[in-house]
Amino acid sequence: MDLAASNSREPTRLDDRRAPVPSFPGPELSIIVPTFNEHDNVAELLRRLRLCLPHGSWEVIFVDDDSPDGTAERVRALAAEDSRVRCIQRVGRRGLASACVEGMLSTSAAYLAVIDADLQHDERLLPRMLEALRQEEIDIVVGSRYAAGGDLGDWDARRARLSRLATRLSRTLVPAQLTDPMSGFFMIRREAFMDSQRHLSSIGFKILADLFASSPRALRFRELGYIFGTRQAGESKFDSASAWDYAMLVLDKLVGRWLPVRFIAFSLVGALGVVVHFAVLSVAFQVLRSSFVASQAIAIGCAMTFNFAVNNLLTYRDRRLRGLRWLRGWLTFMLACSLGALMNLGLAASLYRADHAWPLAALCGILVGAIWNYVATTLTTWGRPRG
Ligand SMILES: Nc1nc2c(ncn2[C@@H]2O[C@H](COP(=O)(O)OP(=O)(O)O)[C@@H](O)[C@H]2O)c(=O)[nH]1
Ligand SMILES: [Mg+2]
Repeated sequence: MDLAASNSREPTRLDDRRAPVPSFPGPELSIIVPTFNEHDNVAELLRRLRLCLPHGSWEVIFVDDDSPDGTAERVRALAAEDSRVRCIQRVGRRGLASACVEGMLSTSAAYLAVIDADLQHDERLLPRMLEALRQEEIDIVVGSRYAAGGDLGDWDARRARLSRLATRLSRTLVPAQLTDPMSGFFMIRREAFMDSQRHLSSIGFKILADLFASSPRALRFRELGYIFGTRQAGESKFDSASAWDYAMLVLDKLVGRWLPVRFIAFSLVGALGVVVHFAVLSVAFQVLRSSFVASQAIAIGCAMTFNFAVNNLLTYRDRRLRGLRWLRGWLTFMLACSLGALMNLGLAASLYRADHAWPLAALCGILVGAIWNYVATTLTTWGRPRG
């Protein structure tokens, strides 16, 4: 009876399976555009993409870090009229490289291009990049400002010098023949990206150097020269902290396997905090003639605040706290680090009592305190945003 009952239901399910599967294949090419405050550029970029890619199956994915100028809204308005346009809006996050990675992970396209929103990259290269990947046995085509036909455009001398310096620094990470490892304009084969993506550092501005350094096998590449254009609207987000990000990227590629690069940055800032501590202490104690205990307390407060502010600016740049959240962050940082100081003291005191040498006791205390401070503040002060 039971068998009969189940048999009687079977045909329906089979029928379901036989129903024709609708065929809406995904695009062949996905163009990833990281955006931050590019409200006035996105429509023009889309217009130019339509012009240079009149045929073929492509999509454009804008990855916006919740720009205050309403870029994401603008992109969604464009998407409402053209289903090839998509928007990923990341809230409480910053970072060009990580935005590109998330965009690339969100698509099934065989070829993935990355291009800036500000019209500085020559989008007319895209069809040639696509053709090269289709025809040749290469993994990636890079738009280069230094290859034949390329130029920096109207970059000022300082920026050009910085770029050349960064290029030289990156030689440890990328093949020597790559003329423009700092380029933000390229197209990569999906498999090559997928092979690298779990090893990427995704720090800062330089996703291309990261891709080359993270690939388990040497990427086969080709370069196409292009002239770097002038920004049309909005302004550059490249600032002096981008140099710090870049140093962190290089460091992460060199030692990140053994030690989290954020912890190294956190410890470097902590070491600077000691300098601040002694400076404040000397002024309060020797110049202003406060009592030692009061001077030491003021120095602790200043050093902790300094550490919090600098870590917020650099170490946790991608999760930077502002306004009221800065204050809340400062409070949790002070609390967490006070506990860290207690642990430091407790461990050092007990090691010292157990007849260990005082420098060793102090060092163990500092190490445990630093690890606690790092883990506790990563989870609380700079933890995931809560609305
Ligand atoms: N999603 C995202 N995009 C960013 C961020 N910083 C810059 N961008 C975008 O990355 C591209 C290059 O940035 P830009 O400021 O023009 O750098 P420059 O060309 O080196 O001066 C532009 O499309 C920016 O809008 C960021 O933190 N998040
Ligand atoms: Mg730009």
